Amino acid sequence: MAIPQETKKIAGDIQSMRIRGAGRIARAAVKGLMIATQESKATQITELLRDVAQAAQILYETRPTAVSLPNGLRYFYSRFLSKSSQVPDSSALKEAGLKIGKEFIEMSNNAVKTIGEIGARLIVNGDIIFTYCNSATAFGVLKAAHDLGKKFTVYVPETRPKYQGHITATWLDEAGIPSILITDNSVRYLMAQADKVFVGADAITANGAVVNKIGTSAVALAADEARVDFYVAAESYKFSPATMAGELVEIEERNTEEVVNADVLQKWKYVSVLNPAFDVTPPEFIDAIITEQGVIPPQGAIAVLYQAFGWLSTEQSWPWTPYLE
Ligand code: RUB
Repeated sequence: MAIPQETKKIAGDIQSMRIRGAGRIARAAVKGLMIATQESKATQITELLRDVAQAAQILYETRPTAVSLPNGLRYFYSRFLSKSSQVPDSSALKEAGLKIGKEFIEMSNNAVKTIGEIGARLIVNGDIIFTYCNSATAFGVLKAAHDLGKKFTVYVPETRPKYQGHITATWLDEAGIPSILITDNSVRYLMAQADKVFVGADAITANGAVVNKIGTSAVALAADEARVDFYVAAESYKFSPATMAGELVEIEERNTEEVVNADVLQKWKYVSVLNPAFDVTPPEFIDAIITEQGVIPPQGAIAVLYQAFGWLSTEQSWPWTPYLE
């Protein structure tokens, strides 16, 4: 089957980072599956399962680090698959698929809202807060605190090479929250003034380590040294089940042209460029992870994973893999 143009566009937009941020990536990917479900010409249930599996595979291959992406696809496809044996025909399965997709997107948006409400309690008047990169979930905490009338200032590092900090500064500005944009190199120098750090996450491992935008671990190190509280705001579908079986989260390496123009690089004889997009902050540097289920210490990550996936479903195969052909 041909994967619908619109689903392919979503995959392309995730890859090129027009759609970015772990939560938005997951919701967009599930939207891509809903479109593939709706547009499929399949008249048989098996054909429909194959069409949607093929869409899941191209979406899965877009970016490797944000575990919200495979978790979102898994949420959709595993439920879609169990429905397939309960419905009479492909059109009933299509209907069920659209419902499952809507349910995920709603659950995800609600989680961000709840995390905002819970996290806002940690902010007090006069706080100097650091954030990093551009996380809708961490921003949700700041916005909820602002909506409660709390007065605080946010330091926003630019976040090289893609400058997501500028997006965060714009969001804060639009919300009327005072912020100070700084270069990434100023983090340790300015951390001495801070009270709290709030960042998002692309993945949380079974031992409570947090994978987030490259540079997050340096912010955590500076916070630890300056005795500043370090909080991570993350929905529970960002917890990585594969890490329960000892797998490491893959760190995305992006194009060197995000760092330096190709013509400059070509002129250099002995210089090469590395552009890892994420890093790992160990649990020792994290005071708490704010999830929609409550505030947990990083050591509680395993409990969140157990509740969502059990002990046995840690294998790295995806529910759609057998249906690709
Ligand atoms: C974005 C990033 C964000 C997390 C969480 O990286 O590291 O902190 O994805 O975002 P990139 P959210 O710009 O490479 O996608 O809270 O919005 O899910």
